[in-house]
Amino acid sequence: MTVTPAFLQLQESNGTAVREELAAGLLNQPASVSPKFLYDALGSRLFSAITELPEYYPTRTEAAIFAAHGANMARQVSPGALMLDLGAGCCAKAARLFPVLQPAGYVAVDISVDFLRDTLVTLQQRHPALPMLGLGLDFSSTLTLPDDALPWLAQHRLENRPRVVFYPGSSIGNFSPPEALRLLRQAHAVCQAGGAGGGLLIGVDRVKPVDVLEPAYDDSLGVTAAFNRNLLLHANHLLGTDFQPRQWTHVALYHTAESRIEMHLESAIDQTVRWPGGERHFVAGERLHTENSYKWTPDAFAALLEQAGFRPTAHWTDERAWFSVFWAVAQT
Ligand code: AVJ
Repeated sequence: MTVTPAFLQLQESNGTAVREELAAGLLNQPASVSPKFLYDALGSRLFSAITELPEYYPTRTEAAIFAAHGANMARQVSPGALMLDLGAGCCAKAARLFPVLQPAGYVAVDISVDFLRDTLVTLQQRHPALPMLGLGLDFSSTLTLPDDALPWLAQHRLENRPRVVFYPGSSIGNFSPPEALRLLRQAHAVCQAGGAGGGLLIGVDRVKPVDVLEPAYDDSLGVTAAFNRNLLLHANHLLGTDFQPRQWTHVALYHTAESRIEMHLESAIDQTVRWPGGERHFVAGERLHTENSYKWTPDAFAALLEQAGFRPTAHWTDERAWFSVFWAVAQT
C-alpha cells in the first residue's frame, strides 16, 4: 500500500494580518520586522547557503552531534512515535533520523505548506509506509495540532502514539526567554495530548566567544548580508513597500548582556519608505531590527525546559561544547 502525504494550510501566509503585522513593525520605535519574514523562496535558499559557510558552525555542529550520538538517542526517545518537525523546511534533518527514531507518523510544520509540498512528495516515495502530513502553520504565534488534523491521525491510527516534537537548528534562539517559555509550554501540551512517553528533541546554540559568534552572522562572502537584505524584497512583495536593498547595510552584533546576536539593516541615507496606507522616515544610520538569535548555557536551557513542564533527560554536545541537543520528556 502506498500512502500519499496529506496537506493542511491553517492560515494565509500573505493575507491582511501579515500586512498589518509588517506595517506595525515598520512603525515601531525602533523599527522591527519579525525574522519569520526572512524566509520567502529565495530567503530559504539563502539560508541553505548559509549552512554551508565556513563561519556558520551551528548546522554542521548539530549534524555531527546527531551522527555521533544517534544510537544513544534511539535508546532514549520512544520508537513508534508521532514525530512533529517544527520549521521542517526541506525535512532533511528529520529524514536522517527516521532510521534512528523509527517514527510511526511524521508531521512537517512550516509557515507555508507550499515550501513543504515537493519535499514531502519526494520524501514519501523514499518512505512509502510512513504516514506524512504537511501542516502550514505559523507556530511562532500558536503551536497546536489542530482539529483539522484529527481525521488524518485517526486514519493512520496515530491518536495515541507518544508525540516527539523535533525542533532542531537552534531556531528556538529566535525567541526571547519569555517567548521561548511560552512556545515550549505549548509544545508540552502537544506532547501531553498523545499520552505518556512524549517529549522534545531540541537543538540549542550555546554562549561562546564573540569572535566565533559574530563572523557566523557576518560571513566574508556576504551571504548572510544578502539573506538579511532579502527581507526587504519580501516586504516589498507582501506589503508593497518600496525598499531598495542597496540603501541598507547588514549589521550583526553580539549583545553580551542579552546573550544574543542581533541582526539589523542600517539605512545608508536619509530616506522615506512608503507602502499603501503608510510611510516611515529613516535617518542615515537608523536601523531596522530583523532578528535576535539567543545563545544559551546548558544550565539555563535545562531550567527553561523544566519551567515548561519537561524533564531534561539527556544532553549531548560536540567536543568544542558549541552546541547542545536535549531530549526532554514531557511530564504528565
Ligand atoms: C534558523 C534562527 C537558527 O539564528 O542562527 C542564520 C537564522 N540568521 N544566520 C540562526 C540565521 C542569520 C538561524 N536560525
